[in-house]
Formats: sequence, C-alpha cells, structure tokens
Amino acid sequence: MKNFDVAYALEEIAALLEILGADTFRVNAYRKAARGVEGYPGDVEDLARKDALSLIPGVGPALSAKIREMLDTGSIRYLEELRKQVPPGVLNFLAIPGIGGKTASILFTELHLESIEELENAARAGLLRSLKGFGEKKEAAILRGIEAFKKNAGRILLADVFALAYDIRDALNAHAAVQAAELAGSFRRRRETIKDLDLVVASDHPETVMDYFASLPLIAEVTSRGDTKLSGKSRAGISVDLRVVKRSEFAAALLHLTGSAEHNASLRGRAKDLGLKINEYGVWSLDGFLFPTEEEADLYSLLGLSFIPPELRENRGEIEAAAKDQIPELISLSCIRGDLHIHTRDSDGLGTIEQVAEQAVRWGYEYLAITDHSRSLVIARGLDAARLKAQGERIRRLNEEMESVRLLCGVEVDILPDGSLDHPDEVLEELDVVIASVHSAFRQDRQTMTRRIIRAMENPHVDIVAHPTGRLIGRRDAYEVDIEEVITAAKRTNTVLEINASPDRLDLSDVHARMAASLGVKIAINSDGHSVAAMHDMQFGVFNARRAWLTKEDVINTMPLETLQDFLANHKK
Ligand code: DGT
Ligand code: CA
Ligand code: CA
Ligand code: ZN
Repeated sequence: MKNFDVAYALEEIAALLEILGADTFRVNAYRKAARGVEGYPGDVEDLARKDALSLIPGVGPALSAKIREMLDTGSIRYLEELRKQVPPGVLNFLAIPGIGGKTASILFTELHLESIEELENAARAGLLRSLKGFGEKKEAAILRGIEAFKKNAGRILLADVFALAYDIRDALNAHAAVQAAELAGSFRRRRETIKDLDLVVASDHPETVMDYFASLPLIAEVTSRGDTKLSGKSRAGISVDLRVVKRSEFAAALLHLTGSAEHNASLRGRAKDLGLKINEYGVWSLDGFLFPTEEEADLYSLLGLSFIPPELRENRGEIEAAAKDQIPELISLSCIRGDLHIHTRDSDGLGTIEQVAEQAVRWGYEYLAITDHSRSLVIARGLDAARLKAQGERIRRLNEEMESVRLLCGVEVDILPDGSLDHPDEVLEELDVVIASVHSAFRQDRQTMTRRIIRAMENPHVDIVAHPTGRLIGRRDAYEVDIEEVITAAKRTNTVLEINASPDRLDLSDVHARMAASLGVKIAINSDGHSVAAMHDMQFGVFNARRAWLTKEDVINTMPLETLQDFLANHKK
C-alpha cells in the first residue's frame, strides 16, 4: 500500500463528508491529512510500523487509527459507511469545473440529483437558479462546466495518473513471475490527457500474473479477463489494460501497445514496402519467418529506422526522420538548470522566497526567477512598484547569503486589455526577467487579443510571454487568438514564448511549441509554481517539449547562469 492510496481514501472521506453537509472543520481535517500523507517524503507503512504516523502534518490519534486500519485491511469501515449514504454519481459532480463540495452537497440534498445526466436536465429546466446562493449566472456556469467535462469525455490529466501508473508497474515488477513490466499507450507517449493506462508484462505464467494484478489493493475491480489480457479499474475509477506476453514477444508487444495507432499504421505500411510484415508479435518475412528481437530498437532497425522516442510516435513525420537518421536529441529534465516563473507568498503563492530557494538548491538548480503578479491582479495580491522594489531588496540580500543558486528578480506583469503593461518601463527595466501574460478580458475578439499580445511583445523589457493561449485543459478553451501571428511576432521581436508546465495548462501546446521552435523562436519551460510542491511540475513541461521535438538548444533555461544573464540582457536589442 502506498501513500497515494491512503491519501486517496482520506480525500474521498473529506469529499463524502462535505457532500453530506458535515461541518467544515471535520472536512478540512481529513483533507489536510490527505495532503500531509500525499506530500510525506517517506513511506507511510514504515511510519505505521514505528508507531509514528502522527509525524505526518495534519494527522492526530484519530486519523492515525484510520490510516492504520487502511494499511492493515485495505479499507476503512468509516469510508464504507459514508459511501452507502452517497450515490456514486454524486461524487462525479466534483469532476465538473465550477462545482466544489458545497455546491455538490446542495444539488444532492436539496434536489436529490444523483448523476451528471440528471444534473444537466435540471440545469436546462432552470431548476438550479432558485437554490440558495445559486442564481442564473451560476446555473449557466454549471452547464458550461458540464459541456467542458463531456468534451473531455472522461480523459484524465497525465499528472493525475502519474503516481498510480508507476505504483502499478512497480508492484508488477516486484512479482517473481514477472520478467519485465512496462507502461505503454498514451501514458508512455506522455500525451497531455489519457483515456486509460496500458501495461505490458513479460511472463511465462499469465494466469499467476493476472491473479496477482487483480489482488492488488490499487485495483478495485476486474471488468474483463481473457487468457493473456485483463482490464480493470483503479479505486479512483481509472481503467487499466494489462497484456501478458512471452519474453521473446515483449519488445514487439510494447511497441504495438505504445502506439499511437497512426504511428503503427505507418510502420505497417513501411514494412510492406520493404517486403516485410509487422504486428504485435514482431517483424516477419513474407514466408513466415519471425525475426528475433530483444528491444524496440531492434524492430525499428529491421525496418531501416533509428529508434523513435515514444513521445514522437504520433505520425507527425517521425518515421521519415528516423529513416534519414535525423531524430533530434530531445531535451530531458536533467538539461534544465533553473525555473524562470515562480510565485511566492508575496502574491498568490504558498511558499516564502526562502522556501522556494531551498527547493531550488535541493534540486541543484543554478537559478530561480521570482515572478509574482503585478498590481492590477488584485485577487492574487499583485505587487505595486513599491512592494516589488522591497521584494527586490530582500532577494538581493538573500543572494549574498546563498552560493549555489542565484535568485533573479522578476515579475509576471499583466498585459492589460489594450496591450499596455501593468508596470511602467522604469519599473520593468530594473528587473532581471519580465514575464508578461493575460489574466483578464478573456473574451476579446481574435484580432483585438492578437494585437494586445503583440503590443506587449514589442515592449523592449518583455522577455517572455507566459501561457500564450490561456487554455486550461478540460476546463477552459484557449481565448480567441491567432497563435501563428503571435509566434511570427515573437520571432520578429526576439521574445521568448513559454511552455507553462502546469499539467492543466501545457501552454504552448506540443504542436504550437514545435511550430515556434521550427521558426527559431526560443522557448522557456516554466513550472509557474505557486508552491514548493508545484515546482515538480517542471517534468510535465519537459514531456510536452519532447512531444514538440525540442532539443536543449531551443530552451533558454538549459543555459548556464552567465549565458542566460547575457541572453536576458541582450536578446531584445
Ligand atoms: P488513450 O485514448 O489515451 O488510451 O490512447 P492510447 O494510445 O493509449 O490508446 P488505447 O489505450 O486505445 O490503445 C493502446 C495502443 O494499442 C494504441 O496506442 C495502439 C494500440 N491499438 C489499440 N487499438 C488499436 C487498433 O485498433 N489499431 C491499431 N493499429 N492499434 C491499436
Ligand atoms: Ca491507453
Ligand atoms: Ca487501452
Ligand atoms: Zn504565473
């Protein structure tokens, strides 16, 4: 049992309590404990053995007992009791943008709505607006939320299955009958959202492996089972497909199940042209000889191709490139030397400057830019010129104390509706890094929005435009903007464009980032972290950059500190 499972159970208790109208204090106690467990760097099972669960932030004696019960029995009776009181469809409300626990509670207790379908019908019939604290605006917002939810059709953010995916793979690898286990499918290709997890296992004992898989506490139910294939669901309702093959077929099965389906189709076409055949068992000659293969590279090699990293397998020219041995050396997380977009407690972040700096030291970053919001973003406690100046002085003092990491003074300045900036040039020119971004007037027409962003890029102090399209995956579409024109203007004005690494942004997208880099526009991959923990999101930005075919040279925060400082001082000249 992993921290993740325990945290998930506690979070579910909090959600159910909230829906049942329990008092906020109790709900928050479970939620806090869930966060504490998820963020705890050690293993909860070790802590339980040492009788030290209360070392976890937010966990007292009562919660320790529940966690222990979960670890011992795989479940919590209290949770089972709560589940009986709330129909499963009501929990799904929480997946709809704009619906939190309190809203879900009212919908369930007042209107007795039990599924998203019932909710949608009620909203269309105008039954929500008269509820206490609702109104027509909120009713319309819920309908928009349902639309966004349906459009995403049950796809889940990559980040939301990350821990689960590796927990399952590691559990399989730990079994004696398993010779190899790998994650495949869209997860391995690092798509921004995934429909289900796919795993391939090499073993001579498929029955044993499938029994073991079905018995994992991570797996709540088995939905179908054949001789070598099994489908199940995790407790969070995420579908998992398992395929068990012989060791000699593992590479071919992994290649096949990694996909994409379009990449596979192109490989089949290429094999045919070469007088060969490829399927999930391997590469064959036309007279039925199966070529032995150890790893995926062997299969590609039989087709006259260099190895193609999974992130590129989308049939976007990777096969042609591999045939010419021109697959680029993709950027990796270890190339990243710093993060240029970080928020602190001074605006809407959770960490202090000292805390985010310590994290940067721990990771071996060379630099970190503090870029809090500007004054007009009032809800985020944006900084005016005076507070920004005071922050700059604190940063300079900290830099004198710290040796291994350099803090850069920056700002995330709002691009106002007319394209002017939220700070005057005299303020911006004092800073090491200026990030500009749109946080208001999202509904401008395409031409106005495009001109607005381009005008900001024309300012000689603006180094980077952050999250250039404003999309929130599964929750909000990009604003109307001609992104090709923005990219062209970035090239003309020597402005860097961001890949925002937050897993629900990934903005620029893979396609747009590739377009930008191929025109010579520089990219910054930034976590936009609003907490120390969120600095981890950098990895999702790097995945996205790999899917965009980017190399180290395309990305400015792979530069050593001095090169970067030089770049920032001169690129707009
Ligand atoms: P998703 O929708 O996020 O689960 O995306 P994938 O790519 O993981 O799709 P999935 O889980 O349906 O299938 C996993 C891989 O198996 C897929 O990438 C390629 C292979 N595959 C599955 N069905 C087909 C098919 O009908 N034709 C071909 N050529 N390949 C398939
Ligand atoms: Ca899949
Ligand atoms: Ca699948
Ligand atoms: Zn930001």
